Amino acid sequence: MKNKINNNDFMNIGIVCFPTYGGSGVVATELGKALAGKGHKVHFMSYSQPFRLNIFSENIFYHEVSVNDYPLFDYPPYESVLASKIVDVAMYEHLDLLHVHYAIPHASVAYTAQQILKSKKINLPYITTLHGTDITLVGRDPSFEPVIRFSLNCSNIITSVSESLKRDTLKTFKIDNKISVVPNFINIKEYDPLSDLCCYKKKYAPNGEKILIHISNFRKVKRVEDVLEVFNKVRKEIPCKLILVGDGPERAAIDLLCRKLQTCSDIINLGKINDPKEVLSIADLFVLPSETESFGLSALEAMAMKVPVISTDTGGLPEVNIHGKTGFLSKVGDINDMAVNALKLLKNNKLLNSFKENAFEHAKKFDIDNILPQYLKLYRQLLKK
Ligand code: GMT
Repeated sequence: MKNKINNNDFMNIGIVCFPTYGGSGVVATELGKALAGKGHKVHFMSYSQPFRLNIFSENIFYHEVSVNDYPLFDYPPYESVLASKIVDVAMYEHLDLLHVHYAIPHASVAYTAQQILKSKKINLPYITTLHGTDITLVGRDPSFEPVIRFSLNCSNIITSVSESLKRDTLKTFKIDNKISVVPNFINIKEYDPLSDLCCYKKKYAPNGEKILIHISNFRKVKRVEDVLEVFNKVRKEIPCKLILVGDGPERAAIDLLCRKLQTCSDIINLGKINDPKEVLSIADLFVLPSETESFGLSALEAMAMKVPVISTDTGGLPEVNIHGKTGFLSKVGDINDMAVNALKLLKNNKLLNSFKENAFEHAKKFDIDNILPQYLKLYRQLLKK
């Protein structure tokens, strides 16, 4: 078995995540980048390169997990290939620990890899970070229950991104393991509003209209139709524009709704954007009416760019968006209340500006400088196990 690491030693860290547009991949990538910046070697393993990852950075390595096509495989055995990749990287890159993001299927794959390595007398402790839908949506499917429960109980450390997700996990699964809450984060130093803000804003709001924005992966859980309904109510009272960023399964339905509500002329669809900071810096309000949201990283990114948030009061959102300070919270589906709250801010510049400052101040609490030490502390604990 491997030697223990001292507190100041650099670690060799394996990270497994989904590479696609989604909060868990963003968190895993930004965490890996921050760890690499501190001198640790970080090895990403995924089926394609995470979209915010720059593999040319020092200390960052990417190991692609590719599944061979074979006529027998109606369902390509991704989990087996991923487990083999983890074993390979752990052995040849001398990983000290593995951090898997999103429980399904990564926690059980980590367990399999750990057992294979154990048979080779190699110790690879793993930490599982729960992100949300792995527990609140997909994880609720009873067909996953035995595997999730087992692999979470076998995880050497479990973290969740909010207190709310921790409660949900403990309610849904019988977990004997402790869950540590480590919230999502942003790097506040990177959130500088654009210097040529006026010109950029004019492009989308030529007559000084207020700008509402929504960013998501357009899945049902995001209730993007509520964004349009709220916008429709707001635009009846004040001149405004809505910017939609992202793409996903609900895109077509949203296009139809915008035609039905006759709001298309005031809606700007930007599609997928790797880094939303620029567009956030011209927005006045961020709208996030999700059905469930374990944290709401997109809301935090908006707040870091001084954009107050109109959101639902579900899941971890109240931990991020403080009602009456950084924005407002409403019941899921209460589009009237969300519209009233939005108008309260958009009709009163003084109030809007104070919410903008509050949003920024609150976002600072989630700066990477405050969150990275929490992960590093857990990694050190992991290495003692
Ligand atoms: O819902 C998404 O946008 C994607 C999803 C994911 O796992 O990729 O996001 C979840 O994880 C994010 C990062 O921890 C959280 O900020 C999101 O709130 C969470 N989404 C939901 O719970 C619906």
